[in-house]
Amino acid sequence: MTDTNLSAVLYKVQHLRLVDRPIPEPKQGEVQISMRTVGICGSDVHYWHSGAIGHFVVKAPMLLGHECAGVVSKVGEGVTNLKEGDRVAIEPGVPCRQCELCKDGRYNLCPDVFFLATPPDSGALARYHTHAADFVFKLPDNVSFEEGSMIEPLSVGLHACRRAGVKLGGRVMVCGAGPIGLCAMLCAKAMGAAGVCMTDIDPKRLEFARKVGATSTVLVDTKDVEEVAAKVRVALGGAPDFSIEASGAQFCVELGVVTTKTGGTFVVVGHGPTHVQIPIVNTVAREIAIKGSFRYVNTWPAAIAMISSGKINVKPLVTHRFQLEETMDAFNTAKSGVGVKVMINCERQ
Ligand code: 572
Ligand code: ZN
Repeated sequence: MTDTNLSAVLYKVQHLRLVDRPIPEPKQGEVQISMRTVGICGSDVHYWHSGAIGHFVVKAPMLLGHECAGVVSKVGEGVTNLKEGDRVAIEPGVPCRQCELCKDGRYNLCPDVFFLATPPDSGALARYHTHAADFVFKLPDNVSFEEGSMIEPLSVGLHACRRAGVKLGGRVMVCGAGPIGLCAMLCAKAMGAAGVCMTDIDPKRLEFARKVGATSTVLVDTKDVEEVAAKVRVALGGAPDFSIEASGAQFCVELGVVTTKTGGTFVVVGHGPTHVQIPIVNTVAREIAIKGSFRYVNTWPAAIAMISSGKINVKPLVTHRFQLEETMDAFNTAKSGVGVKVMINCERQ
């Protein structure tokens, strides 16, 4: 039977509809993927509900979804790394491969990147999607499609830990116990951190964080940064060598600077307000290195290997599951903030 391409199309703000679209054919260097799982990211919810993130504004109909795994269903001309039937995970950002940053190996910073579900670029929440074959990675048999989808948020966490330079025996603070913070915590532990302390304003999220591996947690229940910093130092047995901000909160930017060990590194992943205040004298006088971390670069092979070898377990992070036909329920669940990762199964039942 010929399949149809049921797709979750965002027409404009708050107008998300399931519609049948033509099945895309792979062009030269591309593969067609029969999608199996797509995780919902905070940005998908944001584009759906608010229509924009910063100056990225939904202006034309676009598909959502950029955390994806599936099966190669067709191979375009010139593709040699994949074949029909391969189980794969998709890296959603395809850079130009030509610019200085791409050539320098920092392709996550390419100004001409195509990135799934970031306007004007369409996403992959559909039965079928075509993608550049060099940004599609084979999954070992023991890695599930859901784990394949989780490689995307795991990659954000891995890149942040690489930017921080997390080392064996290091103490790490991660602010924000959402999917990205949890993935950063899992990576920090796998990279040899002696302790990872997570902070959040929600005690339930902290309880979940401890369940999946955080060695300690600190509830942010005060506006006093010094008070929280002191609790984190006690929890870790000393100031963190590395801090990762994954909450987007102004408070945590200040917390990161104040709490990090003198001479340590503070990496900011979370996107909050466009401008935040930092205690600059503290930063300068204690040589705190503040670094940005943008998406990821060259993370899929390592993330796949870490999941396949059992060194990182992302399975518990998937808390809710829906079929593609139930996309609206899935988005409402993600928006409600319950659980951690909402996963959509795109395979026709
Ligand atoms: O999984 C990658 C990812 N990156 C996000 C958000 C959600 N998921 N970013 C935050 C927003 N920026 S952006 O540059 N932008 C809207 C394109 O402000 C990208 C990274
Ligand atoms: Zn995302």
